[in-house]
Amino acid sequence: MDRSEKFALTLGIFFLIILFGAVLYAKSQSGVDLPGCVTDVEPYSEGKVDTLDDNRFQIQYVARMWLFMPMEVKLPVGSEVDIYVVSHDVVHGLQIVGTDVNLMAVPGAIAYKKYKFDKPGVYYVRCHEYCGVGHQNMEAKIIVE
Ligand SMILES: [Cu+2]
Repeated sequence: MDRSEKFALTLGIFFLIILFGAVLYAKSQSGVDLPGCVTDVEPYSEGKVDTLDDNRFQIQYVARMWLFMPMEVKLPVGSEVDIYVVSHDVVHGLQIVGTDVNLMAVPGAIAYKKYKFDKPGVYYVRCHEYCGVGHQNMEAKIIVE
């Protein structure tokens, strides 16, 4: 290995360490909540909304070709929501436009993110992973009022 290769390798490792440190810092200091994956529960097959408390809800999305279930959810302003998504066919994505909710729906796994809906309005839930000919029609709504 010549000197320039060693330098490039060292530089690459250095930037990976910086990136990893920045992610850990953002998670611990800035309140950034990274999406997770639930591994100890079998993937559910029906989409539904559960009320956990006055302002706490749980939405279990099922992504399939080419829709999300449930298609429409109504929530009060200030709701704290546990959002789960599964897929039983191909890889889909779940993005709630205007929020930092951006999950991958991979068959066999449950993706998870918590989000608080502070502002009233209509939030569109869209698929961000090309999943076939009907991909552009995959849309659901969360109505916060
Ligand atoms: Cu799609």
